[in-house]
Amino acid sequence: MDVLTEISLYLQRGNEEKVSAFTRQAIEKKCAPKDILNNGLIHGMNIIGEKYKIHEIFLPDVLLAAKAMYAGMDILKPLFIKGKIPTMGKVVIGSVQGDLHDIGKNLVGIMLRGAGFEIIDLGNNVAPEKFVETARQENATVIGMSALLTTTMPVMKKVVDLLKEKSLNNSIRTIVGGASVSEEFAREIDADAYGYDSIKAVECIKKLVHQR
Ligand code: B1M
Repeated sequence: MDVLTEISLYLQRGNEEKVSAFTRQAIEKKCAPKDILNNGLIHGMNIIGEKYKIHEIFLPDVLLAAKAMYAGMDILKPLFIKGKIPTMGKVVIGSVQGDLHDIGKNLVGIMLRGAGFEIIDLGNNVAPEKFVETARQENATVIGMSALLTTTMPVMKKVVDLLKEKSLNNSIRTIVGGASVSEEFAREIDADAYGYDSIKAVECIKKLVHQR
């Protein structure tokens, strides 16, 4: 079995140790970090999501898989951010209020750091006021919001509206992403960009920074 398949399978079984061991092995075998992430870790997590949806597995299984995902991400992280000095600008990121999913948001943070951005990570369950106040105080260029639940997506609109209300929407731009979010939704709420994945998020944020 190939090493990326092993990573995906052990992640689905929530086996942190094996995920760590095979992630290290994949690096030694010179697999590209991006491939280990997409075809190993994220691949496994997507299958977990599908199985959870059809009630084949339950919440504790998802939690274990998430811990295994983090074990792999911890090993990959230094490879994505190696040697970069933050010069591209400041980005405030967080998962919106009510949302505790933070794996995708953390991945976006890792990729942005790797691209030379300074990141202020507010964590998860972040209130709209907190996003806006932090971005204003820190003179950040962009607010990046993540939502995985359909019920938490409306919080993204609150942040966009709050920026408009405070006339900050020209100096602080917004990008939204997460499994429940779409390009169409981003347009609907008047966000400045939509990031399908963490790579796309970096591309979009680079453009937003240049537009300012
Ligand atoms: Co939850 N969960 N979960 N969960 N969980 C989902 C999202 C769900 C789709 C599962 C399902 O039913 N198939 C479903 C949501 C349904 C819906 O709203 N339509 C769901 C549910 C229902 C729930 C609970 C309500 C379950 C319950 O309690 N009954 C509960 C809610 C808790 C809360 O937030 N208040 C819950 C809890 C959990 C755990 C805590 C167990 C765990 C989270 C652990 C953690 O994050 N620390 C968890 C997990 C792991 C998932 C799934 C299985 C995987 C999510 C994940 O990490 N994917 C998920 C199923 C799925 O998404 N298919 C599911 C890997 C990650 C890399 O992908 O986050 O999408 P993702 O990030 C991607 C892109 O979306 C993008 O970049 C990343 C890729 O590079 N991206 C951005 C993300 N943020 C971005 C921001 C950007 C740009 C791009 O710009 C700023």
